[in-house]
Amino acid sequence: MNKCNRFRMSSFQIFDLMFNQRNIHELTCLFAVVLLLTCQCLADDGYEMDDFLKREYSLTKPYQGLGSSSSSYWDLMGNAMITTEHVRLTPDLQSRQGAVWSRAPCYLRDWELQVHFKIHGHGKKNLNGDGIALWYTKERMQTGPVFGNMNLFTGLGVFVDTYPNENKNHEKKYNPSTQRVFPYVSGMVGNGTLAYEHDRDGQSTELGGCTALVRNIPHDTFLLIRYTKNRLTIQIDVDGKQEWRDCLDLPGVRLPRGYFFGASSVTGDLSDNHDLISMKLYQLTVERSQEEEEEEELIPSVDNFEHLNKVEVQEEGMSGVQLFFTIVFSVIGVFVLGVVAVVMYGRWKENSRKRFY
Ligand SMILES: *[C@@H]1O[C@H](CO)[C@@H](O)[C@H](O)[C@H]1NC(C)=O
Ligand SMILES: [Ca+2]
Repeated sequence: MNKCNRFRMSSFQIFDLMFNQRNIHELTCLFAVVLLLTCQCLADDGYEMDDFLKREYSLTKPYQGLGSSSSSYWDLMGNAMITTEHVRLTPDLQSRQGAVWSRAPCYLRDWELQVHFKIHGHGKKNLNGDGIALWYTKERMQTGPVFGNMNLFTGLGVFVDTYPNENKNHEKKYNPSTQRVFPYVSGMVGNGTLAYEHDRDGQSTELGGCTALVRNIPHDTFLLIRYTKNRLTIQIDVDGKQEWRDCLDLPGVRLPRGYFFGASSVTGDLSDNHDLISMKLYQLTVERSQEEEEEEELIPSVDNFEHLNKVEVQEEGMSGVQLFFTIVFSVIGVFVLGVVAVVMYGRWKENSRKRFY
């Protein structure tokens, strides 16, 4: 909108210029510029683009009336606080929790949420916590142990977890193959009965994730959640390179419509400033068959969820390939030993025979 308003004003000036031109080349050139600006403007406004920003589900500067005004699209909770630069979910102080929740349920089928956030504080590495969670859930405005939100939630949770609880609580069970490096981004789909295990950083219910060094860095950090045709994608842009890096990409994720977007954060003994600069929700347009159009989910679920977890369990033991090679090498080893033994016995026999002559 901003760019287009600017353009609309300047276009009058350009037309003014055009009528005052005598040189045909300059006129052509100006005409081309006007054409280009028009195209750009339309694209930015979304008229020509399939995906466009939905203001009612987006949180952007200036956060006018956020949480207080009845016309605001968002509610504020707990210690969350607004400044001109950001929505601070928690300050860098112990035992705080804050959240923002969208007031309107979202009935879009395909969407993309782009989150611009900043996590920073005085604590040294691993002496900070706990992180930010982003939500698309049936419930809203609750408090509890999952980054300040309730457990047994119904819908999608995406966690930017900056504190490894498991390493601390389960030091003796340290297992390098399942070790995750923090800060760690992960996704989970809850159905109202599935619990997020805080002491294990949600490892047993995670759908996948990645390490993201997001804390106390000078450049901007972004996270993207895309949900289209039952495919959940999480990407991050935290290296200051202005490009998205894949973090999770999973088909068969079934999320009902009419849930609420939100973000929450919590601090405990350890703390950080957890700031949201913006949350921008874009509607995506994708082609669907009639069948797909009529599909309607009632309970959130993930296809083959049990299988996802089994793969993880298998990795902890000996995998099929490992087992195969172990057996092959054992057989070869036994065979070689056998051959060596036979040859040695033969020589020994020959030697002892020679001695009798
Ligand atoms: C929720 O998901 C878990 C794990 O897949 C499953 O065991 C449970 O039955 C589900 N509950 C509901 C209400 O669908
Ligand atoms: Ca944690």
